[in-house]
Amino acid sequence: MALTHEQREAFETQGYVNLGPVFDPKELDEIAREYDRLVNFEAQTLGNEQDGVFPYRAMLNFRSPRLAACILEPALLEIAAQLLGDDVRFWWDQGINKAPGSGSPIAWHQDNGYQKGRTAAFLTFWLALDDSDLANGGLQVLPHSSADGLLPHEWRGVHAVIPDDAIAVDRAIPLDARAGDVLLFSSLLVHQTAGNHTADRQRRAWVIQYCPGDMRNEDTGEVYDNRPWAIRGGKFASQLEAERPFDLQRDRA
Ligand SMILES: O=C(O)CCC(=O)C(=O)O
Repeated sequence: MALTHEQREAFETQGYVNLGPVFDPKELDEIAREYDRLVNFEAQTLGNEQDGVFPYRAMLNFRSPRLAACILEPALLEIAAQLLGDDVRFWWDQGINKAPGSGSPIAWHQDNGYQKGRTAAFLTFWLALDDSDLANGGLQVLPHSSADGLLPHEWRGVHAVIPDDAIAVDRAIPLDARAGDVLLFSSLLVHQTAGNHTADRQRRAWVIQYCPGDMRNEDTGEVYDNRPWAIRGGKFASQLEAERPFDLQRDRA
């Protein structure tokens, strides 16, 4: 599944594109079952009690061979190769379930804002497991913001946040998705997710990210060779393997 000319142009100019369904209904069902098993059990809790919290869990692939296999899904890798070239590593995955009443937002940020050292742009594939819109905690984006490079972030608890007065929030648009859609966006796209203020609509999303094979922490020079290869020398990997092990406590960013 390569990007069409129009999709690529949309990605390159706006910073995002809705790819539509990438996984078939049976795969989606399997993903959702594994996701529910992992994200609703022993997850970290994000958000604040007053607005309503939600579960977050990083690296679901560590605990699910089924999900690990999805990370090497050729449809995703074909697009990653198109945009990042012949050498691509898997960077990160995470599940966030904004269940009804999870009113806390995740404020404006670029995914690079969470990284130590100014790293290169990487790719986020945001798989909607439920219909997602502003009412149930969906994404809002600032179109074209990926062209401006990395903006200053400040830490608010565990979140890297761009202060509202540093960006044109009045230009934000909702990025709705149907269950099964994959939203592709640049790690430099400024985005946030709203709180889920509905009574009965879940908003589960599984995020899968890929980075250039030679991505390094620009402060320390460290190459992220603890991230497994997804594509090496143009060849798609058949399993997730890196030069050194990844430690979820030590290597979070
Ligand atoms: O899914 C969410 O609610 C937040 C996603 C997000 O902001 C991200 O993946 O960077």
